[in-house]
Amino acid sequence: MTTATVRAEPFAVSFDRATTALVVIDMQRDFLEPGGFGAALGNDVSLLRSAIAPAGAMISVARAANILVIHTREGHRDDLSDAPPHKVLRGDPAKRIGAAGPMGRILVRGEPGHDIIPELAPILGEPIIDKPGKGAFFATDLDLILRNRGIKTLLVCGVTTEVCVHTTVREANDRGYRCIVVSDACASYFPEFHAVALRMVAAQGGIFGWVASSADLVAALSEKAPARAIA
Ligand code: TIU
Repeated sequence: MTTATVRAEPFAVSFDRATTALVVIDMQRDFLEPGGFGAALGNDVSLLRSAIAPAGAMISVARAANILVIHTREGHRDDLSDAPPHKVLRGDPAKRIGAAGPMGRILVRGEPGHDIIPELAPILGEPIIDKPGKGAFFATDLDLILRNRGIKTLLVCGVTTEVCVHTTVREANDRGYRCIVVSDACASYFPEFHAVALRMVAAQGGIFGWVASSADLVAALSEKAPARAIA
């Protein structure tokens, strides 16, 4: 056991590094850069940039602590056959999912906009989960990957707090995973939704999980794990 303990809402939480994964949700150019899906929905994409440095710090500390890092991307097949019609047909036809934009076809796999932002690029060996929905468990093999690795606790960060992060945390919580949401490593186009979404996680005794800051998690994970006893 290489247990870490972190200050969190609604109360401090301990977790074993060996059975913990960091899940980085949808830190894609389509959400964080101008001309992508987030902008097409009418949002100010600069509001998400506050999450980049804290998410980067979480990725670095997780890699150093041998914690599995998993990245997710929201997007669709190029024929859009995995996209519900109501999702495609929303909004200005020139800016819909599948329409051509400055970063390629909006929210389509393989296009430049679908890529994870270069600051947080995955490295070899880190699973990337391509998901057609908001939740990372829906129509993906995330649960299978986590179970095969014996993962029990998820450190969750990314964008947006109240949409894909929240949906994923709700899915994970119902599947028996303990979720610790990294507050400043998440962001929303709506700062008030970000704040309330975090409160919703920790309310009612931690109805969906815990909320902790990246600084507290980095400190907890940087502590030297006790030397393994030699049997
Ligand atoms: N990744 C994610 O949160 N997808 C969204 O569509 N988010 C919005 O806030 N629109």
